[in-house]
Amino acid sequence: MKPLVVIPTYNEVESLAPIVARTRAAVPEAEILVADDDSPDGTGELADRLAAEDPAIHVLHREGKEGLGRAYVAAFRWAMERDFTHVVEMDADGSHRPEHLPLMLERAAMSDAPALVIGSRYVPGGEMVGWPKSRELLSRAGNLYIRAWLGLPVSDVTAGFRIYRLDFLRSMDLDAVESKGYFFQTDMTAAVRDAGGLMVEMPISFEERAAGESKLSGSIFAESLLRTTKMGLAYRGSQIREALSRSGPQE
Ligand SMILES: Nc1nc2c(ncn2[C@@H]2O[C@H](COP(=O)(O)OP(=O)(O)OP(=O)(O)O)[C@@H](O)[C@H]2O)c(=O)[nH]1
Ligand SMILES: [Mg+2]
Repeated sequence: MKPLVVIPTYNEVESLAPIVARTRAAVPEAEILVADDDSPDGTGELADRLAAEDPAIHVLHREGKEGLGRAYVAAFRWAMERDFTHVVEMDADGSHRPEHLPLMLERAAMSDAPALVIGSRYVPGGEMVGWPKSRELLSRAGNLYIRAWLGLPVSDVTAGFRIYRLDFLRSMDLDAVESKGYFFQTDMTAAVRDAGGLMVEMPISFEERAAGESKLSGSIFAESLLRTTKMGLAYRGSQIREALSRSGPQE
């Protein structure tokens, strides 16, 4: 197993060094790729300095803020050009504890070879630390809405703490995953399900960001709602068409 931990960043200058140090300590066998969208606060330059001190740290500089989904797809392609076996998605802000990674990676390496291991807030044993109840409720409601529309067999569809098996990603058409922003996680979950990949969830303790500012906005939320409904209508429509064509000859 040769994992690459991808940390996407936009203005994370306060968070980056601590999260990188914790990741190196928790999973010394893993390499790290910081995917920075030309953060105005100097996160990219900081990443360069960290990379200069440690050959296991790499930086992917992107030209501007294109959204989380685009940064991840570029990072997946970067990994595919090298000999990694798994890619980890992990936020820079400390919400995803790198200390969970040894167990998650162990699960990813098991012989049933999951396409996707999700660090989940909503399976038994999972928890959210420091989140206002209102935001937790919103997140839970969003997850329920998405799962109901898309029929996805996971509890935490929008989770951003994930491990993908790289060979499985290679077999997928990543160009077809359109979403740029946070909906990317839902999009990818549906794409893995559609491609027949095994998805497993492991409980995590999710923590409120320690420093810096959230990039979550009303428009991102609205995009998510709209896309879920559109995708859900298409998904349910195709199910109905399938059922009709099955029952067709008997008419
Ligand atoms: N490269 C890149 N990274 C991004 C972009 N938007 C967000 N990120 C990173 O994606 C991760 C998740 O973003 P957050 O702002 O923490 O989003 P969140 O976890 O939903 O919200 P908070 O934790 O409340 O801030 C962080 O590491 C961000 O720096 C982007 O457009 N490009
Ligand atoms: Mg966060």
